[in-house]
Amino acid sequence: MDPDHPFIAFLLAREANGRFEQISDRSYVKHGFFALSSTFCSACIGTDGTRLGLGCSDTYSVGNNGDNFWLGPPAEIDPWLGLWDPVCSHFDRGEPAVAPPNDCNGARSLTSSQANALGSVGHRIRVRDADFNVPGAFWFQGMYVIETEGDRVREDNLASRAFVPSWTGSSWNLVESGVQLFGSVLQRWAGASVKSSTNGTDDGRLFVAVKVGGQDQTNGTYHYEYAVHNRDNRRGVGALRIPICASARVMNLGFGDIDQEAGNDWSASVVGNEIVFSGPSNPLAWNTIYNFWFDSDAAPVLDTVELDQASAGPGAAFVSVTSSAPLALYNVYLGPGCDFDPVPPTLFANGRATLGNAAFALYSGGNTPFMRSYLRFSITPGSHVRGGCTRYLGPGPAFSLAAGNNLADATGLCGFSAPIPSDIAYEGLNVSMQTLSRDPSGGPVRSFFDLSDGLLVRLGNAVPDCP
Ligand SMILES: [Ca+2]
Ligand SMILES: [Ca+2]
Ligand SMILES: [Ca+2]
Ligand SMILES: [Ca+2]
Repeated sequence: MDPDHPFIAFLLAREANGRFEQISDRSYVKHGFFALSSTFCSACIGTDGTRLGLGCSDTYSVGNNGDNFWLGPPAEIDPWLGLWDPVCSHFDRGEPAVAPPNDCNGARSLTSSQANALGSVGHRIRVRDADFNVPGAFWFQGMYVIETEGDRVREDNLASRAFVPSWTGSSWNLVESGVQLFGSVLQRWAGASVKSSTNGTDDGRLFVAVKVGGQDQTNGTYHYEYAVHNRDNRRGVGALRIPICASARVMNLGFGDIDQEAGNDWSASVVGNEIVFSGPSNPLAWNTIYNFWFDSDAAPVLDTVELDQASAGPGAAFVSVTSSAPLALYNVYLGPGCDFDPVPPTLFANGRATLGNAAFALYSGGNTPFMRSYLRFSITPGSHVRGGCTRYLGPGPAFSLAAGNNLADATGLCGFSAPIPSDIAYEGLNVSMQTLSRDPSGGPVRSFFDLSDGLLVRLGNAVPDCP
């Protein structure tokens, strides 16, 4: 078997409900075996099929690319160097494997009848019906892996196109539409920022797409959504590390791979000033997209995330890619409020308390609709517990904001205008805040009041992004 040929890998992706994910399983790889000398691009100087002639096109049918006589496992390919060793390969072994020594003699043992016995879907990419049965936008991507081609000229080796799946009653019809776009399919994610990097000249390119939602209007958090595409990185990715302010909150950490097994899902935790997603036994292999998400009260800042290489090999231990990370925490959660109901009222700010910010405001969600709340604050940090409830107000006088006495709306949201004076005396001031909100069904404070979460507002123009 001649190893000197291109390899073609496939992938289907979908954007739905704010997430851009791969919906196909890991693609087997089509081994190219003959270059046509067609003239779909231009006039063509034909060849005998062992190489692609100048100006020639080489397009062929879906059935050809899906013929499992030519489909081999992706793990046998070095996607960065475009190399494949035929000896002891899938084609050498056959399926089921032939007896030694013919399973490892460098001569093809996978016969046409063996390939046919794999059935019409054997080794083709698979998509669950349920993944088409979701309203969303769909794309397919194809990619060529070619030996000796450098990174700078690889962007046109992969391309994507949109399609619409429709169920005919007995099968799915995928109707393609729109223009072909070169490069990672992640570029199709509307509103996302896509950046990439290689492991120097030692290993292949990793794309990180990120989209951060607007501030949640009930608790002030931001939703962070990442999709990571391994184009041709041979060592794979075993961990994603995202920097975060150490005192930021992180909730609803989530991960998505391309199988239905929960047992191999990556773990997610906050370690110091990093969010660490880790799954060394289920690495992000080439031609695969994994998803990562969480909510945080820290706002997004342009920074770098680190992708740890899963297996040993030449090059650095990790690849850094520019992305967004929760690194702006000007209003710090101090702790939970107090309520007879399961969730106490929240407290958050609508931005940064810079000097002269007349639009600065505090909001409390989860209150009893149409009931009154009182915003209290203290310029002395500290807390104390009374009656089983924590007050996040330091010793000394607690003040009520001039505009801090308002009614919640029908959704339980209560707003407090808090314009920041343009006065240098406020620079660097830390103000703790908490609301007292009326609940006619009863509350832990003075029989009819709940306490909101505590919030520390860091005033000024010169305060660092993280406390
Ligand atoms: Ca053989
Ligand atoms: Ca190219
Ligand atoms: Ca899994
Ligand atoms: Ca209550």
